[in-house]
Amino acid sequence: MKTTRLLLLASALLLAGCAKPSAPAAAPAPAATAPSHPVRGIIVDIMPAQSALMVKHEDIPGFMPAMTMLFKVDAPTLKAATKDQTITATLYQQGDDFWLRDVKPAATK
Ligand SMILES: [Cu+2]
Repeated sequence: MKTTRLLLLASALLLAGCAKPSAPAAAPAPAATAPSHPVRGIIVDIMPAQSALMVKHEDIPGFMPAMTMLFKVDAPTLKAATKDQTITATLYQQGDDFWLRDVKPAATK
């Protein structure tokens, strides 16, 4: 339990700047068991070449401070994405990448 907490803390610190070391892609973790976090933010850019969205996300308590960063998404999500759209989604990590699933338009605050 204590080790898990330390690992989470270490990950959070590593994530703070969204510095992503280039490493070979790890085998995808089963999404169902990967830790996930609800996230809310604004799509600031759509990046088809990376199959990713640049999202300015709000603070994710205990995981990540508010920041603008790249999230991988699947093809249908990428296609449906609209720039400047406020969204809610579920964040999860797969290897070195952060992914969003269940991306839904949200009302602006
Ligand atoms: Cu972030």
